[in-house]
Amino acid sequence: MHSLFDLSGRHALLTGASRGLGLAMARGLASAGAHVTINGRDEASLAKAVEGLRAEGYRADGVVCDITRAVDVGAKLSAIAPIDILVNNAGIQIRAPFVEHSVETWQLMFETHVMGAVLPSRIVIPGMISRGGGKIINICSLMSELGRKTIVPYTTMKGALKMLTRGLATELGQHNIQVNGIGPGYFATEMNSALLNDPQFDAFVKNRTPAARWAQPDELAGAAIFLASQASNFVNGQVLYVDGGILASL
Ligand code: GCO
Repeated sequence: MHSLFDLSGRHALLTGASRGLGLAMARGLASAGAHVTINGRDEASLAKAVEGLRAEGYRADGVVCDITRAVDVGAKLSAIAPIDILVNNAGIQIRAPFVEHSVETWQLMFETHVMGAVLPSRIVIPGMISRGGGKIINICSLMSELGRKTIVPYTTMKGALKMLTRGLATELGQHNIQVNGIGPGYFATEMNSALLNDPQFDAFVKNRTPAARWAQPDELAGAAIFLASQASNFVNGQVLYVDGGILASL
């Protein structure tokens, strides 16, 4: 591992990382030398994910907490400090026409995507400041830039995450804390299983994506390693889109 990308001696916390993109990024950061702590709400699936990472020879542990509950987050994340790298990944997707989304859905999406990034950040940032630096990576989305029918709540929250990234970058840069985002394109994950199994949507993604395919979760690891490492020490407030070229094309 080139020293610029070496994460040895760093402790990374990834939220919503029992599966999918979060777990793939955790594996990537661990492969670069980081001690990874993955968060999830379900103890059994989290334990299985930790076991898998350890079986691959990585230093990994888990913290069970609902990142939408401030008291839970405060208690659990304070206990695992210090955190050098925070990946705010937790997210959910609910698809329906705007007029059918309930107020409760809007509240759940806000609590999960936005407060689910704000609460962990509030806990880890003071320590990063006192130690002279750190890395925060917010998992945004293509939908931080574009809309798509049936996912207006998700799109709204992913747009908010892009601006949270820019706001925190502006405020924390003076403390040598770099805050950036990663914007995945269409990845073959459990959250997208309904889309993957829809022949029409599958064809849409392959036609709309210059790479002409879905991405695999492990293809997000490189961007996470870059933004978690000293290779990105002068990169701040950016969203790195890992989208096979969708945003570059019409
Ligand atoms: C959808 C998908 C997308 C992607 C991803 C793109 O319903 O269109 O869930 O939101 O998963 O977020 O960046």
